Amino acid sequence: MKTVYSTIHRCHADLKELHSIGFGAAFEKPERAENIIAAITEVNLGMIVEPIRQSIRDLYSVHDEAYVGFLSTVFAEWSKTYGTPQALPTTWPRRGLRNNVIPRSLDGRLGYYSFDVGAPIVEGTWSAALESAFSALTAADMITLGEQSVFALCRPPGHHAGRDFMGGYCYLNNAALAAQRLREKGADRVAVLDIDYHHGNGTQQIFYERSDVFVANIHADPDEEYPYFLGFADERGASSGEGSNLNIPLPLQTTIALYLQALSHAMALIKDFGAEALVVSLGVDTFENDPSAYFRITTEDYKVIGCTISSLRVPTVFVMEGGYAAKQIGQNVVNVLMGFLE
Ligand code: SP5
Ligand code: ZN
Repeated sequence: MKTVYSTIHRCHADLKELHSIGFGAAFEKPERAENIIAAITEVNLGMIVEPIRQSIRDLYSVHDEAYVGFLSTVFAEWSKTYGTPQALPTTWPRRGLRNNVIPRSLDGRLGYYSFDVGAPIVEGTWSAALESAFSALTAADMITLGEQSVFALCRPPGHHAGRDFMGGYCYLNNAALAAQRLREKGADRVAVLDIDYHHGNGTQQIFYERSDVFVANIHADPDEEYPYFLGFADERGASSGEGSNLNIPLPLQTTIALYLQALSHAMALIKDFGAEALVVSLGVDTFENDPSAYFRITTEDYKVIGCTISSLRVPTVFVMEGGYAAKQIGQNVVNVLMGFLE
């Protein structure tokens, strides 16, 4: 299996995150991707190629043009205004406030284009997010050219980013871009399977009213876990997308037995849907020793998860999402991919 990867992700670094207990180093750091590349090289998974440059217009297939413009310029504006190394939003529209007015103010726009304080913007964020998106698009194109499976080692991740908002370490929705590209290049029906610990609220939003992209999410119950405000089982799609969204929230402390029941169910529905291509939002923050999460999937378990996903037998793009146990992230990812190939 080939991997698409750009070292530009390293410019998205020295990130500070607002944790519940205070401000500190972000979980989402460059070592994550470096360790995955090391593990892939170690097992000879396949060639590692650079993403092919795409046009900014290619992002507009799933993102709002003004949002993309904001992302590409916000750090320069922040730097001129405040001179500090990291931009963060502090105020958001919510019930009782207007959510259809884009403020002229920089801080107003930061709040308008985000849903939490979890997507810090530093000098290199835009170039890294763009290369990450290009990696997913390149991986989708490689499928179109005949590859059976490709791994897009995206960093920053993308599944929390919606049509016009960032959040949860995500800026551009890499998985949604890949799915849309597969649709445009001839797959009539595409499925997204999101196995990150957190619900992929951005991906769900982007495809919620569409019948040509089935979105399945297996994640920690939003009643207990981030992102809290989307990802419940009764969200099944709307208008012509009615029935093409599947959420399987699972309890904290979930282990592989229950997890595999959920995964098999999701795979069966994706098969019934008639998917001709699959995009897997691959998060390994379901890992038992993840520092920020509460599932109990083991390093060995990831092989079985990969193997279960391969049962669909359609061309598959893996898109990297979360996973914060930096020391074990490489082996966990390799096990999913090797389990898939075996
Ligand atoms: C892509 C991705 O996985 N984004 C996740 C963003 C989660 N941000 C909020 C995390 C809240 C973590 N709770 C900390 C518990 C510490 N033991
Ligand atoms: Zn996650």
